[in-house]
Amino acid sequence: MTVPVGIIMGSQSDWATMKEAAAVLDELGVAYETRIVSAHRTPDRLWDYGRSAVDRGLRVIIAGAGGAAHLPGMMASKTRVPVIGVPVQTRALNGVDSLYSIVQMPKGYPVATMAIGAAGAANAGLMAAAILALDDADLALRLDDWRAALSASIPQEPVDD
Ligand code: RP5
Repeated sequence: MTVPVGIIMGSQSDWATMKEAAAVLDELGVAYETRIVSAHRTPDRLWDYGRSAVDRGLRVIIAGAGGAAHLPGMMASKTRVPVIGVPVQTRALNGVDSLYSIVQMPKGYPVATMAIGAAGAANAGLMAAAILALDDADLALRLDDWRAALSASIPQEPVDD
């Protein structure tokens, strides 16, 4: 089955973060697949995934990893499918290591890098949806509605907790 979005991550332990991207895509009715693809532990899987991405019909890849987070950049080097990177929060360095590993790509192989952690993963889902909405009018309407609902949920005044 062809799906437009691939959500990949370096480890099972990243899923707690990356499921935020999946949740947003579920809300917006965007189909996706999920895979564990580690740059270090399963490099051949990474290569195969990147090599086949275009032919399989993937249009956006969301790649999350933590620590020495080479997965998003390596995937961007292997396919022209746009890669959105999610730096997973780490215990040792709080995710700054992940962010620095992902964000500072050399010219020629961009990764659209999100914020560290769950917010970054959710935003990756929204970014993927926004890209797909460029030529999907129904999705564009759903995304507009999602954004309007979020805006409407913000109170005018703060209250005591
Ligand atoms: C990275 O190492 C993964 O992306 C994960 O964030 C981190 C730790 O992986 P585990 O040791 O929990 O499998 O490759």
